Amino acid sequence: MLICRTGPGKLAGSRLSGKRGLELSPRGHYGLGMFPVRRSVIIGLLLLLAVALMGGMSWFWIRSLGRFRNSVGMVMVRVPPGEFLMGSTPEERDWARQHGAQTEWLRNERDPQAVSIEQPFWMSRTEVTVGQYRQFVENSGYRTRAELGTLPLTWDRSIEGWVKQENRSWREHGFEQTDEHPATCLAWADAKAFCVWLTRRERATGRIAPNEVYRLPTDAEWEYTCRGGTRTRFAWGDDPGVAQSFANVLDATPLPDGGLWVVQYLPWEDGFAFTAPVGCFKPTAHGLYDLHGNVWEWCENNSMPVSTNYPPRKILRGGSWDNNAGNFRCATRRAVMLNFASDTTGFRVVLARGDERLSPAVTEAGVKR
Ligand SMILES: [Ca+2]
Ligand SMILES: [Ca+2]
Repeated sequence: MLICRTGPGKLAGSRLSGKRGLELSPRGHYGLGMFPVRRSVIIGLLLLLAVALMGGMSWFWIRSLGRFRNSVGMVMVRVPPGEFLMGSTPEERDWARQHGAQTEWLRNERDPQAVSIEQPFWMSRTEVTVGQYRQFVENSGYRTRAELGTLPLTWDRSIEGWVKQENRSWREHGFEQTDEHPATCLAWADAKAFCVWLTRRERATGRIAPNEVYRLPTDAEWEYTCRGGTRTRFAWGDDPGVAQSFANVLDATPLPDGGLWVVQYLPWEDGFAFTAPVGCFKPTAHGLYDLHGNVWEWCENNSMPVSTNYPPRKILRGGSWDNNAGNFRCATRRAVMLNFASDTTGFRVVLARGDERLSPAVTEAGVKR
């Protein structure tokens, strides 16, 4: 059984420490070891630091550390640019088919292609949580597609399957969810609406630059970050058994009523029959959590073609708590319709240079311009 952190970890802070500290010399200087420093210089530096911390510049200074916490409590991690091979080999797809992958989803995978990520970007360390999504809804009055009547697919124990049920949304999933769990039952537009709101909120307070935007990760950015320089099936290698340390997936953890899944599940107990609070498992490259498993994650665009795009489809990545090994690989691409939502789908955000683009889907969803 894992010992789960109940929320995102704390930023590694910087503070003055040490046994010696500042010492006043007989000549009116403060000494830092063997180097004397004039009192006026120390006071000047402290004043400058205070001004910077009170002003918008502080956020850019903090970001120079490679990570920062934004206004809704997300830790954003810098991902450097680079190149990688996107996609899977035919051999990997054969392996995936033998390990529970759905043929329909495998059709969306392409043979490896060199892809270049030209610009650095920031990615949220975890999936967006219920508590973070709640801040958005309470501030904006936004109503999700599920709340407007497009029912999400949610699991129904009575029939051992997923059905469209009323009164299910990010507020009520049908299983226990705290503010630290990932928000689910969200359509693509619901995820984009959160990004638009967060961009405007942080631009208004000077936390981000006018040419920066919160959005969903592109299909390519997601796989690039998940792989973290690897070419294996998973971020940790090729062995699906290691997933029990890195990912909340379909396993032998008993259901709340003591029963087990009727479908094939992986032979270990990760402690979570449904979603897990974000950040419970080990991080992968770049210090990011739950890219594999927990909830599927919406992507901004389709970087490669999908098997069918009529009606228009968007990509989900990473698999979820109800998936076997063939479906939570780095290369897994599930293409679904824009209105799709279920208790297995959520998202994480990216902060990058770019324009704010309000797509028709977002406008229809009720985001105020
Ligand atoms: Ca699990
Ligand atoms: Ca995930």
